[in-house]
Amino acid sequence: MHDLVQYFREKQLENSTETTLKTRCPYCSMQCSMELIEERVITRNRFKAKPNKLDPTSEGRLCIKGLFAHQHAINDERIQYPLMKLDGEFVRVPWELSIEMIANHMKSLQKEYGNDSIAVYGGGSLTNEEAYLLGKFARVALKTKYIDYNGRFCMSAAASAANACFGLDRGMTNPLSEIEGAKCIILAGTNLAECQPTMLPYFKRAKKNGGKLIVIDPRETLTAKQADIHVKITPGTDGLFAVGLLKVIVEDRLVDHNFIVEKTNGFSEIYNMLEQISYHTIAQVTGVAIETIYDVARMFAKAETGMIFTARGVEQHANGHENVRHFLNILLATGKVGKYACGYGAITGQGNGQGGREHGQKADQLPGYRSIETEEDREYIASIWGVTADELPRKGVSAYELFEKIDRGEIKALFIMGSNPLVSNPNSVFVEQALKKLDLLVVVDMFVSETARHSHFLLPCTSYLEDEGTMTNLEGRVVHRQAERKSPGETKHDWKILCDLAEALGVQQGFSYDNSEEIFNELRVASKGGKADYYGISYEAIKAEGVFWPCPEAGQETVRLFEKGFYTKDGRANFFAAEQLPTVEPILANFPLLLTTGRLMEHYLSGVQTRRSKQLAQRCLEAYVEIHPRTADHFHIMDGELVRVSSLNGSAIFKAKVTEQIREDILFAPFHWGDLQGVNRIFPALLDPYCSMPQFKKVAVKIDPILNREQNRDYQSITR
Ligand SMILES: Nc1nc2c(c(=O)[nH]1)N[C@H]1C(S)=C(S)[C@@H](COP(=O)(O)OP(=O)(O)OC[C@H]3O[C@@H](n4cnc5c(=O)[nH]c(N)nc54)[C@H](O)[C@@H]3O)O[C@H]1N2
Ligand SMILES: Nc1nc2c(c(=O)[nH]1)N[C@H]1C(S)=C(S)[C@@H](COP(=O)(O)OP(=O)(O)OC[C@H]3O[C@@H](n4cnc5c(=O)[nH]c(N)nc54)[C@H](O)[C@@H]3O)O[C@H]1N2
Ligand code: SF4
Ligand SMILES: [Mo]
Repeated sequence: MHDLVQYFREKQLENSTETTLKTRCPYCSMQCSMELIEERVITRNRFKAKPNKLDPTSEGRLCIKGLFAHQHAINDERIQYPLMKLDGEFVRVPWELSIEMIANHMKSLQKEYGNDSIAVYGGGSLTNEEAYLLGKFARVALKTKYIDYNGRFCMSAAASAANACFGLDRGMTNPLSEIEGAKCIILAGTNLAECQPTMLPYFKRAKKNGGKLIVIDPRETLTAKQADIHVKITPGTDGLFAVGLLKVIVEDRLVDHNFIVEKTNGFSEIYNMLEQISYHTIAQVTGVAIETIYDVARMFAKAETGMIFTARGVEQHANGHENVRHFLNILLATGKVGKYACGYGAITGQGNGQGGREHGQKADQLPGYRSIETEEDREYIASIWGVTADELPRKGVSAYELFEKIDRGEIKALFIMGSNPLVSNPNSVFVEQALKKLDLLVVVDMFVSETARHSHFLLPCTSYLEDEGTMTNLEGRVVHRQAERKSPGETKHDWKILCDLAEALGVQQGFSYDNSEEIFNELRVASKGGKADYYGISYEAIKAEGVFWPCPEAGQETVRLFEKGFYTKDGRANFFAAEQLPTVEPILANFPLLLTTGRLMEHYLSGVQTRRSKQLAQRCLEAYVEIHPRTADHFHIMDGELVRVSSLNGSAIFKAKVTEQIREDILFAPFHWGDLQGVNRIFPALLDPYCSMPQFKKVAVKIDPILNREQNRDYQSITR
């Protein structure tokens, strides 16, 4: 008897162990670090996330998503074994067999239709190592030119604008710590209070120090609530608003002449552009009062220091590139760049949105921000990869355009790692049709996402708790993510899956690594001499704090960019003069409202992860559309009622949320849901000619109640 008691006591002690895992939140670009304490009590595990007080970026903060991030990783719905579609159902297959079947199918398609009949689609959640390897896998193992990634929808407008203006795209030109010194800050189309919540205190500190905050957003967001001036702009007209600001700055002679003469090109062409347009037209198109344009311009230009931040509200338009260029013009005209508390920030979105766009997932890019169309770059990367430059494919097409090629039968197989394109692409009904035409769809994910449902093979990857690697945060700081939790079931790291598949495709050389650090060391060499030079960064160096790129040698990080000049060929930054400025668009009689989209604090992107985190999901279970009370009255819509929002392209169904925090002519819906609540059913694919960014932030729509009053009451009582 005594022995038995002893036995159970020991068992209980054994079962109530506590482990502390050091990790980083898998969600946004702040990449907040934390300790996750996992306590095993008998059969239950209890988790507690504790922020890391020494983290120089988060300064020891975590937002609600970070606190509960582990809930998706430990969710029962995680797929733990490779699955194959058989007679319309997923069945479990051994890894070796699934890899062999995929490789054989890919080889036979390439034999029949050529190497470019297979496309690869990546994501900004992948570590630097995996993003790098995915690019190498596409070009060396599959030898296809078709690779692109979800960052196309995220960073492409800001990246192409910064490259054209400064010759370099690193989201933020200055570290977050300098924000507190900025005397005037423009936040254009960012809702960072909900999207990068742990970043908000930096701006609050700037305000405390006497800095002014200007927020440009059609909605009264949590961010806008912090503003000294909230500019409630008409969606899609930010570029013109910025032209208005520049017009005031030039006319009031508030420009920095020395800076313009010494460090820039193209200022003289700006005059013609400014003469083309009157304040009256600018006010009419943007919906912003002329006085506000004057106030903002003077406030910014006269401030001793100042910074401009843009995010998707400005960038996700068919003229997103130009919108950003017009804001950059203001920085150049006032000489507010390359100095303390003066600079630009494209607020990167995804956890590794920054690193993910530097190392080769993009259709035209090679590692280190090299170009796949530049001979010298091709030669260099080919030498690292053990192939000849001639063997490297040329550039492919952008993410959405891949689906057009699939629809036309030019691409027969698609390999997706880290994205849910069926929910996140514009024109999603078309995307679904295209997916169904594929001979082979392979998805690597943790869950059966909306896209994965259509896959022929679904390969289970490890989560952030299990997969070590590096991420580059929104400051351009390369950080290390520890991940020591045991991988569940037969899940594998993304990089390992790529290696196994490359081998099965007959390409062993260059695809055998023992750990992520080995891949990173190859990436360092591949990026050496490139714009995004990581050569001087090592795992050892970033274990504590992280290092800012470019870092050509150990100890030579670049914390603030452009102090000595720009990265363009002549070292000067380029002004941008638009040939044509936007004018008032006619309101379509049948589609009298504008729909815009974005995010909620508690959900992340297509929602695959956060909809599976109990504590996050329960805060908002269902998609809704925000509508102003007067507009709701006009269209006979009640709060909580089910409505159909339709454009010329398609419709989706939401619950109506009547709120005064939105303009009367605008609706807003988050994009964290799929199927009937997928907002991208409504959006056509209008792509920016400079960067192929789709227009996610503006479409003309109408709104109708979909049930009669009585049915609606029933529905509400069911869902309440
Ligand atoms: N909670 C949460 N945080 C996230 C994410 C998430 O899904 N959820 N996603 C991450 C990712 S990948 C990204 S890219 C970032 C995105 O971060 P943000 O760009 O800040 O997020 P959005 O909500 O897409 O858009 C920002 C704001 O733009 C406004 N807006 C819409 N149209 C216009 C316009 O024409 N002009 C202007 N000036 N504003 C407009 C919207 O009202 C919205 O408040 O967030 C990251 N962080
Ligand atoms: N209407 C509208 N559409 C938009 C936007 C908008 O504002 N409005 N924003 C756009 C933007 S900015 C973005 S970034 C995109 C994002 O769009 P998506 O890329 O579709 O978004 P996610 O939900 O991040 O999809 C990631 C998928 O990968 C899985 N995953 C997560 N981590 C890993 C990993 O480490 N490895 C692997 N293999 N899988 C992983 C997740 O479970 C999920 O299924 O959406 C874009 N679409
Ligand atoms: S979602 Fe972003 S701000 Fe929130 S904890 Fe995660 S990394 Fe930090
Ligand atoms: Mo994004």
